[in-house]
Amino acid sequence: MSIPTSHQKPILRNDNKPIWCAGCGLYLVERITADIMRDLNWNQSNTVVVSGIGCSGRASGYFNTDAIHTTHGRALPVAEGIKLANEKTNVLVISGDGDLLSIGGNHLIHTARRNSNLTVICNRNDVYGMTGGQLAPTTSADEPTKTTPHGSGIEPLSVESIITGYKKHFYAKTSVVDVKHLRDSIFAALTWDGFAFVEVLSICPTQRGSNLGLSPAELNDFLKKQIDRDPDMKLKIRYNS
Ligand SMILES: Cc1ncc(C[n+]2csc(CCOP(=O)(O)OP(=O)(O)O)c2C)c(N)n1
Ligand code: SF4
Repeated sequence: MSIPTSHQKPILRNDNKPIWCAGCGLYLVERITADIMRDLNWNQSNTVVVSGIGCSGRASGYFNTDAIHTTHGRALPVAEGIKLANEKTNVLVISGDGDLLSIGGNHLIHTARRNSNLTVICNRNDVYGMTGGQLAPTTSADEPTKTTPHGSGIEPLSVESIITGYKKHFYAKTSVVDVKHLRDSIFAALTWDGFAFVEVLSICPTQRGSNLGLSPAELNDFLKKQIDRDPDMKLKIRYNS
């Protein structure tokens, strides 16, 4: 591990206070990512953080690196372009499940297919947080949302099957309710040579909590139980097949 030299700024900006609600899972995702970046000496001279639109899409603006807040769903083509222009640059994408898997879903399939040497951290909170609690592509079929108050009846998209369908890629399913696993997953992804995707099961206490009628603490417990009971939610770190 290299120790940052004194002229380097902290990885997270202290002049731009996050807009996120108290208890949002994004704080933990960002903090842990920043700590690992510092340990790996990813900094303002060698790193670009890219995100799309949404609460998760705000993440890029809080890093003391070069950063691009793209239009909705377009983080991946922008990130891939940066990597193509300078392969030595570390390129990290942080965005939401709506941004990366709905409007940006087609980009995800093909950026992954090309095995672009990027790390993607997807903050999966199973809801559109920023716009008021609408259905996300990851929302369970029977879960109420603002746009589907009786559930959608539609099976959620499995990003795991998409990414693990490509044999060479790194994939982790991790969660804000297991900090060690989250740290190990993000570390492994940032040091992976090739396309690395981290699906972080996260919490949106404001919108998802309101949809489910759960307090922030209850939402945390709800997610822990989902991870324990549902085989599709099982945490894992998979280097390749
Ligand atoms: C082209 C376009 N369509 C729709 C929107 C409205 N919009 C803003 S954020 C968002 C959803 C973001 O969802 P997600 O990625 O899950 O982010 P979260 O806020 O939950 O972190 C939408 C539909 C937009 N900004 N641009
Ligand atoms: S609305 Fe949800 S996702 Fe957005 S900042 Fe608040 S808690 Fe986080």
